Amino acid sequence: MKHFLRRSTIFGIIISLIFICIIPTAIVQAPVKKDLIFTCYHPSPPVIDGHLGTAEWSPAITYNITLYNLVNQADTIIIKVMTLYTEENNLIFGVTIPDTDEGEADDQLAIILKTNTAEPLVRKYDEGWGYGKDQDIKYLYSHNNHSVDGFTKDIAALNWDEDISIATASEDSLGKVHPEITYDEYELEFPLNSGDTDGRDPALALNDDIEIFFFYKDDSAAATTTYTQIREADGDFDYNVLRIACTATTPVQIFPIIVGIISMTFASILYSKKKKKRRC
Ligand SMILES: [Ca+2]
Ligand SMILES: [Ca+2]
Ligand SMILES: [Ca+2]
Ligand SMILES: [Ca+2]
Repeated sequence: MKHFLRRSTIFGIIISLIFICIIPTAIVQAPVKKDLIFTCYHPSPPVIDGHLGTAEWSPAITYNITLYNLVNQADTIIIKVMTLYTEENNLIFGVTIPDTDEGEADDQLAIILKTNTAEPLVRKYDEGWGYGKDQDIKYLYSHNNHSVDGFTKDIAALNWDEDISIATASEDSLGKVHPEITYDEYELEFPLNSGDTDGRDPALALNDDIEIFFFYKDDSAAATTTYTQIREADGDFDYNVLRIACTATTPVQIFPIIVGIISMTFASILYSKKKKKRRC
């Protein structure tokens, strides 16, 4: 019996060690979902001028998102991302990116939304990395303070084209960039649903989720560096999920309001009954 126990214990330890070795590898070598990004409603939408004013962005939650240098994964930057939606059914992004040049360089921010659910948002590194096919992409350029609405293409690397290259599609973005000394601010607006029936733009409504991926090209006199959520070292990528809702518990918050109204109604009925009795 003792001998059997010893053997089964050793077997158990070996199995545990195999799992300890395999599981972390399996977790790393897959797309990793980072923060769920909540999008709050703002009745007074921000002015799209590149300045992320405190008041105009007051309802928004700030998320830190790590981007990796495509050719040197030890080199990372953290961008700060906020989102809002408006009465006009527009989605607005406010993004702050660390940067030390004066804004004359050709820095570029791209936001990619998974509009084609049949294709991956990003292809794995060992499958010929790049974007998946026909995902929405919005570009913001610092050199001309201008945005472009596009879609990704199913060819190698991070290729895309403008929506207006397709006769039935349209340009649906409005974006501006504001450079500061140690950082730049990007403000980008586009419709929650542009009506593009071929899926080259999102078709979002309240409480909808959509996968999102960030790209940034830092241009300077010294070098051009591409930062994305691709983790080349792990053969995979990170992504976020954008939700058109301000909190995860928005529907539940109605319950205490209903309980409060019922309690106040009962209290006022009891009070008026007591009053009547006193008069009698
Ligand atoms: Ca603004
Ligand atoms: Ca598009
Ligand atoms: Ca479009
Ligand atoms: Ca730069």
